[in-house]
Amino acid sequence: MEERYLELIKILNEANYNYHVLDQPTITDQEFDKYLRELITIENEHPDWIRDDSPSQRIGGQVIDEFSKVTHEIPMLSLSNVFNEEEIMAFHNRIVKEGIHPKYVCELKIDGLSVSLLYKNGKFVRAATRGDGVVGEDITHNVRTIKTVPLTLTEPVDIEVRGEIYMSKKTLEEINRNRAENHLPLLQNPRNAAAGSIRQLDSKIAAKRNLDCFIYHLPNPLDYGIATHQEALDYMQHLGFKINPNNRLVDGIDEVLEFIGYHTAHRKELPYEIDGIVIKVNSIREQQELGYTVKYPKWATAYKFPAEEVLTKLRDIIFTVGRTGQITPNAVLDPVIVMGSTVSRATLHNEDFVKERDLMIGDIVSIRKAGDVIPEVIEVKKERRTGEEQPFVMIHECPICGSTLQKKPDQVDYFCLNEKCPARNIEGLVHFVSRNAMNIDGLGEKIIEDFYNLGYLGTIVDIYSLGQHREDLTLLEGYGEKSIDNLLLSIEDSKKNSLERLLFGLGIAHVGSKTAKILASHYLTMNHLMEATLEQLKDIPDVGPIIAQSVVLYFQDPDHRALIEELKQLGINMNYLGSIVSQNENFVGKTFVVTGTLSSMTREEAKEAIEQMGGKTVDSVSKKTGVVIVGENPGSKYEKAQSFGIPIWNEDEFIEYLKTDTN
Ligand code: 3BD
Repeated sequence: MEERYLELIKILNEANYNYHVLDQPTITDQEFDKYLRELITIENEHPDWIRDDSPSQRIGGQVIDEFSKVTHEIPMLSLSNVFNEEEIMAFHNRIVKEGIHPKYVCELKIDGLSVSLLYKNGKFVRAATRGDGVVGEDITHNVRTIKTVPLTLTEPVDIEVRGEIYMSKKTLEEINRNRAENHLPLLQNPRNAAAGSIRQLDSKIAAKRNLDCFIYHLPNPLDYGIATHQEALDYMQHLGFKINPNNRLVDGIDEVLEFIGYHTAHRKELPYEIDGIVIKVNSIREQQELGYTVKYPKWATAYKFPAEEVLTKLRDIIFTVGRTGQITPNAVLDPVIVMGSTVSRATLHNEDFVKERDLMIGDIVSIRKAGDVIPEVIEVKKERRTGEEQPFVMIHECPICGSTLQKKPDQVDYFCLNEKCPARNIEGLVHFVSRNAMNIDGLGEKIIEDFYNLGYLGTIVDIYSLGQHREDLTLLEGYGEKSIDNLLLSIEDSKKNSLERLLFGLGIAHVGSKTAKILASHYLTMNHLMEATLEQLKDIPDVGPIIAQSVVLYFQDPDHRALIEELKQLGINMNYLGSIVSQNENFVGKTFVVTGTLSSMTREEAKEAIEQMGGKTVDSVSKKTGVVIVGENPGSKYEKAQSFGIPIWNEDEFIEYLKTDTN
């Protein structure tokens, strides 16, 4: 009987694959139902036999309490965007400049939601959203209901693949027809529809949404002896994944443009929405030579189709003051839905932008929004003018503090130069507490404005004396004791931040978070950096003369030196914490893999500790791995390490080695 059960799983999974992935049914629906009923009868009699890869598990029914977090062992990257032929050529030329003349693979860019699928020993074990690229959410229960996601692969491999979950045009229309009948708001686009379905706690709902999934990426191709992206696609197809058939291996950029031309013309005929074309260097070796920027691979980009344009009325133009005093005109619009979200504001950049377009208040304008990009005003429909429109007038005084605005010769932007301008100070505070700066939770823009107006906050130094006003703050309307205490804790915590966060938070012109890190890791302490000369700064790789000049100017200002001194007195850390690499011989020059759950730290913390000791960490075990550190429930990496005879440390041993200072 158990044999029959296993046989049924095999028959049904194969039939499912032939039907949904290959689109070539091998048995009739009636036969499929008959086998499925037989399987479910057996499962009812023997619930302990039920296997994760049983087709009955796709029906849904599992309900979870909340989404648990998943850390991607290899981060899920973003893609750079290009919008026209010129930018495509620039992408290509940057590659050619490296001496590479690549073959490219062109793929359709499916408009959906990216997903990571994990298999152990050929069995589906986990699906996760992209999240911020590092930490996503576990959506296994919902992804199991997607019929084109194999539960068992054709080979018993350990593998992670990535792809796009999407909803077909037909399904979206059906759902919306149904929602219209029930007077429910319609799903705006397939991406939101897919995301909404995947974010259900009850997998029955996701199961009903009839989602689908194309796989397009193998993060670790070399582990499988794969040398090109095309081979990776073939291999993943062989394992049972659904690969989009409309990809093409091309030689040279002309053929890329041809592919784009063809699919721009024919996208409406596809049964699913695409929002562009992804262009990838085929050779994995060339991919590795090209490498990555902080966010993107340099070996791939996404060409985005021109965005949808919508008409609306320009109600007013208002001005905002940035942290640096820069004045920006903003369009106040009659709210319209563009690409699935409501737009009521759009930046107008500067006076010239408005004048070039000859915008008048009351005009009908066309608005464009490309993907996640900020909405833009494209042009005015002059033929729709009624004569009631009012001219645009540039302001010459700061809308907040009233001081006279300045414009440098041959520049387009006006600036409020008043260092005490409330708008500038508030934006400065917002920047200081922001995520990549001091990362203080619980101090949003609205709260900063409130505290500023009430006199509790003026400069960043005041953030660190907010504790003195604890009683007053808890009495304010809308701020409970708990939220104030959490805020104060978060402020206290921020004192321990590594130097680069403080540097970025200070808002020195041209010092972004990446430059801040370069400076901090080079000088290690604030004192060293403050004494750096223009020449020294310019010599640092990736620090140009403009940045160098700006840093020197900033620290020449006695007010800024006084500010740093005050922050120091308040106990704010002024040292770079990432670089104190002690040369621990147990770690230096070795490659480590951390697997399983550690009890005293997260895997990320373990990796950081290893790197601080001079070791390197990687995600998968190969013959070259030096040591594998294993926690609870280690899985296949542990077995692989044993089979290769690689030294294995348990958590206690690891901590012992960390403590042994061999300096
Ligand atoms: C698709 C990254 C690389 C592996 C990075 C080259 C950014 C969404 O059909 N290839 C595709 C598609 C998306 C891709 C890559 N190939 N990355 C790809 C992709 N055929 N849609 N994406 N993603 C997926 C993203 N998502 C949300 C927020 C930021 N980035």
